[in-house]
Amino acid sequence: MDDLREKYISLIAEAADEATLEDLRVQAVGKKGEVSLQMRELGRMSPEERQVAGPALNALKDEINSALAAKKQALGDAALDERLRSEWLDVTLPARIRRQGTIHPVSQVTEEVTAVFADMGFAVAEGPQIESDWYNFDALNIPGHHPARAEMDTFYMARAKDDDRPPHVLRTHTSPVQIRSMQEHGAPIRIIAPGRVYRADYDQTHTPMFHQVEGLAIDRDISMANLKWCLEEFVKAFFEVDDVELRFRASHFPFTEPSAEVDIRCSWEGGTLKVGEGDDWLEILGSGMVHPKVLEAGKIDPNEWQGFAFGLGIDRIAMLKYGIPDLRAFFDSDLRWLRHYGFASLDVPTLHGGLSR
Ligand code: 2NL
Repeated sequence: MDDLREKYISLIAEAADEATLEDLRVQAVGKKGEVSLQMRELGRMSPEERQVAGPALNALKDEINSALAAKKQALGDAALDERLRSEWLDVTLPARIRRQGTIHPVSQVTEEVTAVFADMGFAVAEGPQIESDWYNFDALNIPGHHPARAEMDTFYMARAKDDDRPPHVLRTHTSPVQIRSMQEHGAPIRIIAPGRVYRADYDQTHTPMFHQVEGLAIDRDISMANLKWCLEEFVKAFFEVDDVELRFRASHFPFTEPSAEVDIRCSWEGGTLKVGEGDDWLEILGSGMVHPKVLEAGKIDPNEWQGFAFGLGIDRIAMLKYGIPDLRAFFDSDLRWLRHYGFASLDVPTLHGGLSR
């Protein structure tokens, strides 16, 4: 019995894990374990011998069982100590300040343009990107045979085979938003319509999806003079310069009469754009007085109301303002590009706080 005690007490003390302990338990005090086998011998002993050996074997069994329990507890404590040592966390460390996402230049410039026109009392209007051909073309005085429909490289939506109504289109400009706004709110009205537009065109300077802001101001006596002032204020605020000269060139759009393309004075010295100085001219937008037929399509009486409209490409002025060389990189979703040209997400452009910090 002393041999058994010594053997198992030392084996239990050396056990490295719970599986070894379980093996030892089976070997020592399991049904066919060494202690149990000894207990079976009790039957063959004399009553005197049994009175000594019985309690002694029971005591040995208890001793082994408590040694097993104590060792199991010790192994568990050691494992916990080890986890506490390796899995510590210093909650007093400062948070990591790595910048995760950035604001895309197109979003930034949309916000900047919106801030400038909002300050002049223009509201933002939005509308569907899939339009009927009436809203995209007819309402804008672009009839079915008009070359502008072909020029605009329109994406047409599919129709069912037996449906011969004209197909819907991906809007080629945000003008339909303004037609819808005129129909809904009537005159007077002062809105800008920023958003995605689509034309089937892809090269160095064109992507099939791009962004546009159009503006519309209708009242009883709005003239080209008001248009010129608004655009001057816009260019100065947007390019963050004190003064700039605008040049109106006669042009033609079906939806305005008269129509003008607008250039701003600039220089390209050293390859970087400077707005407001120099001898070069940069075309930045198209504009004009809203055509009476377009007012009519918007359910506004052209004998009572008139106004101006303009349209400019956001992607292009974003490239100009922030010196971005390649248009197609705008839509590659390249993280390195976005981290380089993107903007901090909490710096909202405002006129008092600065547009482009
Ligand atoms: C350009 C030309 C322009 C408009 C857009 C417009 C909208 C309505 C009525 C009349 Cl609802 N006009 N929009 C007017 C003139 C020019 O855009 O070259 N954009 C980049």
